[in-house]
Amino acid sequence: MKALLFFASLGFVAAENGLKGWLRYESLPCSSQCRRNLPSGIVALNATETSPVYVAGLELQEGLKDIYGSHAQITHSQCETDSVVVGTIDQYRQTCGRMDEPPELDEDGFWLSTSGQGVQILGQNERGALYGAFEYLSMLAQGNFSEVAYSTNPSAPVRWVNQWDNMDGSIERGYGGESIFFKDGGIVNDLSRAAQYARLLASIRINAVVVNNVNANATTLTPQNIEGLGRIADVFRPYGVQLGISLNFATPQILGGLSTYDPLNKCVIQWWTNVTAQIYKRVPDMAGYLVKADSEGEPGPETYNRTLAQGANLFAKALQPYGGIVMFRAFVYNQLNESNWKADRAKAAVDFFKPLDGKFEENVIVQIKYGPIDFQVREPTSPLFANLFHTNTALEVEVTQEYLGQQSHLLYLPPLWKTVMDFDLRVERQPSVVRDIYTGKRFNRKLGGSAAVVNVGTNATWLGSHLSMSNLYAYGRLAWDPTEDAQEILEDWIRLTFGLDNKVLQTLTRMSMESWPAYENYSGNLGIQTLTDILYTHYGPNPASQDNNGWGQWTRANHKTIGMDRTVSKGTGYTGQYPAEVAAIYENLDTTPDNLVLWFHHVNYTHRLHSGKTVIQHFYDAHYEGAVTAQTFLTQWESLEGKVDPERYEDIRRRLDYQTGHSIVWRDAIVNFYHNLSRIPDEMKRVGNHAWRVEAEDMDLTGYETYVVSPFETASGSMAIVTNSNSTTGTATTTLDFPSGVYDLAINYYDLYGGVSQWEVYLNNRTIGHWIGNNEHTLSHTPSIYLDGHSATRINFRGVQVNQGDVLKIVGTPNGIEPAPLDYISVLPPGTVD
Ligand SMILES: *[C@@H]1O[C@H](CO)[C@@H](O)[C@H](O)[C@H]1NC(C)=O
Ligand SMILES: *[C@@H]1O[C@H](CO)[C@@H](O)[C@H](O)[C@H]1NC(C)=O
Ligand SMILES: *[C@@H]1O[C@H](CO)[C@@H](O)[C@H](O)[C@H]1NC(C)=O
Ligand SMILES: *[C@@H]1O[C@H](CO)[C@@H](O)[C@H](O)[C@H]1NC(C)=O
Ligand SMILES: *[C@@H]1O[C@H](CO)[C@@H](O)[C@H](O)[C@H]1NC(C)=O
Ligand SMILES: *[C@@H]1O[C@H](CO)[C@@H](O)[C@H](O)[C@H]1NC(C)=O
Ligand SMILES: *[C@@H]1O[C@H](CO)[C@@H](O)[C@H](O)[C@H]1NC(C)=O
Ligand SMILES: *[C@@H]1O[C@H](CO)[C@@H](O)[C@H](O)[C@H]1NC(C)=O
Ligand SMILES: *[C@@H]1O[C@H](CO)[C@@H](O)[C@H](O)[C@H]1NC(C)=O
Ligand SMILES: *[C@@H]1O[C@H](CO)[C@@H](O)[C@H](O)[C@H]1NC(C)=O
Ligand SMILES: *[C@@H]1O[C@H](CO)[C@@H](O)[C@H](O)[C@H]1NC(C)=O
Ligand SMILES: CC(=O)N[C@H]1CO[C@H](CO)[C@@H](O)[C@@H]1O
Repeated sequence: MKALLFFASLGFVAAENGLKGWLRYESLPCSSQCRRNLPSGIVALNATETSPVYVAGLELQEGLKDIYGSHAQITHSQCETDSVVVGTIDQYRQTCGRMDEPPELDEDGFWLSTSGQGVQILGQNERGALYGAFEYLSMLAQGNFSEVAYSTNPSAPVRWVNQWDNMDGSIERGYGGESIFFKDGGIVNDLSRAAQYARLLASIRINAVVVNNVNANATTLTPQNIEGLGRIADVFRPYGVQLGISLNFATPQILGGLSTYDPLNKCVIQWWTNVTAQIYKRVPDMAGYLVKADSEGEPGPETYNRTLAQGANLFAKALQPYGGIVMFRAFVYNQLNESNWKADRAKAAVDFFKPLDGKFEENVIVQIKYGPIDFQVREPTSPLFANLFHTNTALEVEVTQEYLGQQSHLLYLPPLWKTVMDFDLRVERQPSVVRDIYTGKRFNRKLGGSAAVVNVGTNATWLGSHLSMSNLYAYGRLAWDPTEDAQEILEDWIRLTFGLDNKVLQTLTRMSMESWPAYENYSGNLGIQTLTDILYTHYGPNPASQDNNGWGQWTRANHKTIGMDRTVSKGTGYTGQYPAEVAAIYENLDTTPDNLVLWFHHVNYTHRLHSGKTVIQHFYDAHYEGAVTAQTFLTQWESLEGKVDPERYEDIRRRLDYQTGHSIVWRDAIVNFYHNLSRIPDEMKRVGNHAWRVEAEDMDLTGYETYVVSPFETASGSMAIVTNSNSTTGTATTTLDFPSGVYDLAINYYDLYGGVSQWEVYLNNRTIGHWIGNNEHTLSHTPSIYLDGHSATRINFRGVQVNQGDVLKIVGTPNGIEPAPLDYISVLPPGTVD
């Protein structure tokens, strides 16, 4: 049996590579309280090996063994009083007799009681029972033997994740390796990682995975691939996880050979009806379809002048006989012309969907990104949540850090998500908190919930970085109960992932909770969006990329003013999409919160915020403070040496060290860009003044030449140096004129995709250090083939004795297309950040 094989193999997996995630079950000492409370046996009330209740029995057995070394036998048919009993309420009644007060449970809910003689874990269905088993194990793994007796139910039936996996095995916006599902146009043979993924997801109560990219390939639905999808569903099923499929709207034409994909055409309807029947024949519990239509070049009903509702309903009707649902993405917008002051992409979703309210079938859910643009570092709540009263909705978030450091920066996302989940839209002047809207409560919708774009891959860490897993864990917890506290969830994750040491808990909590504010500080402030390069990799800084194109992520920054005027009175009219009370707050500059002022208003750089600072001075201050905070992530982590296993300690340390440098790349790029544009000096005189820097282009160069970097703000002094050819080394030399002492030496260089250069740094011909440009193999963001804000990197050599007059020399050896580029060196008195 697959599940068994998986458990057996876990014990042999190389120490701490992250594969177990938060199901690490580190061994703990068993106190007398523990010995008193540990169950002596396990009763799993279903003997069928593929059932979630059977799997729950195995999980309990393995967990008890791993954590407390106890060996509990599993039985299936007899209720023992000292045992942990796991099953559905119905199974319990059949095998163990009546219950005095059967708990009230919704679908997927469970009852957990440790207060009697044994432990009772009872689900409304088998999936709920498995959730309860994981919950009990989570308590044990945290050394928690409190007596509890409670039932818990999900906030909403839809608790899905989306994977943007392509059929060729690549993953769009994925930073953790290749697909665990697809390869070479088909489904991989070895689905053991898919089963492990389902296990992780079950433990956080996720009930479906849409396995393929929303930019879907029509070949997903060939008979051979339907069979492969069936194999994925088979390995998901024991964990109570259902399969979902993204569709390409034009499949009947591309794959079916029809001349049309018009959603009202009889042959098209028949085609979808048939293919849906084929899928359910193989996957009787298929969850449903996810559709991105008429968006970013994807085909859709508009081609035939049909509405988005007509498009969605085509699939809804095909799915109805089987109980499947359609997740229809609200991410629909057109290219716009920035010379039109009224044009506004943020308005698109309401413009497209509001007129269709009530026209969707009951099994359609409109899946809405948290903000109206695209997963930016800060956005106001999507107003679409306040405009659909007769339509099911779901919240879409990203666990994958597409615009937010791409798993190469630490960023704990729930505090950002919470700004939307907890936002009160005041529809009709009544409390209308967003979490009550998408879970169906506010407008009495039966269906609703949330979806997260996760994009795990083959990397042992799943997401590409150990610390990013807190986001996946927290997503599941918030999908179940969006009222939970972001920090409390984080603390559970830390204990489960790194053990019970209090210093580890305190430190990692502090770092994580500061990570989003810090990232916002050193990327885009005051609601101007992230300011990353939206035309290329969405990773490093490039504020100019927001404007002068049709994508509508404009800042409208010029030499005097900045921000989008989205007011009704003078701007795009976007504020009018909110209910009156909220609209009034945003319409007025005086009542708009500072952190969204540039989202809603076009103001002078000298405009004074509520904080008392000007916009431009806030930009400067926030960037300097954010970068300083990022430096502390490294030092905080380093204080945990010896308290975390060496494998994960070093991997995380290396990434945080990288982040210290890239936060300075961000800081300098943004402040230089706006300093250059506004010509307003920094009151603190930091911008443009770097007392401890030596520019590479100012050094004595042999075999190196100067190179003008674009965008200019991603190089110190807008210039770098590259080797004259890609086969001969270059040497850059300078005589250092700093007072003798101990310094931290920082060297900024560019690490390009397509080569692994080498650099050697000497002081008076004595080697100080050596490094190679292999970030594309060791970090987890999309690499760049250019010298820019994505490839700009810093390496640190700490505690170097430097004497006045010493000669510093760097020898760069190019490789492939990477010409050993260098930007500058910083000779920093310890504690100085620059
Ligand atoms: C046990 O699990 C199997 C497979 O999921 C299911 O078909 C069966 O109905 C379950 N048995 C009981 C008694 O619930
Ligand atoms: C133990 O777990 C219960 C149930 O989740 C929780 O209410 C309680 O706060 C936990 N106790 C400790 C000490 O963590
Ligand atoms: C769809 O998949 C097929 C088969 O793998 C591949 O040949 C084709 O290039 C893909 N199409 C797109 C648009 O990616
Ligand atoms: C239904 O789909 C299957 C598999 O894609 C195909 O073999 C069959 O010919 C189709 N039947 C009809 C009536 O279109
Ligand atoms: C859709 O409508 C537009 C104008 O209303 C018309 O020009 C176009 O021909 C129509 N297209 C189709 C495919 O019917
Ligand atoms: C945008 O509109 C302006 C003014 O109407 C026009 O000159 C320009 O060509 C348009 N740009 C594009 C890309 O359509
Ligand atoms: C995981 O990815 C990192 C880079 O992101 C790489 O160094 C490591 O080798 C990968 N590990 C596995 C097992 O794929
Ligand atoms: C900017 O300041 C000038 C001069 O004080 C003022 O006339 C103008 O209205 C301001 N512009 C905006 C967009 O607030
Ligand atoms: C972010 O910047 C603001 C404004 O300068 C500052 O008050 C705050 O402490 C900074 N927070 C972090 C985490 O860097
Ligand atoms: C470094 O070595 C070169 C060649 O051996 C020599 O010419 C030069 O003087 C040395 N420089 C220093 C600072 O020792
Ligand atoms: C040097 O660069 C050129 C142009 O980018 C490339 O064609 C060539 O393969 C490179 N040489 C090596 C040894 O990588
Ligand atoms: C590097 C640099 O100075 N870039 C720009 C700064 O702004 C002026 C216009 O104000 C541009 O001409 C420069 O190219």
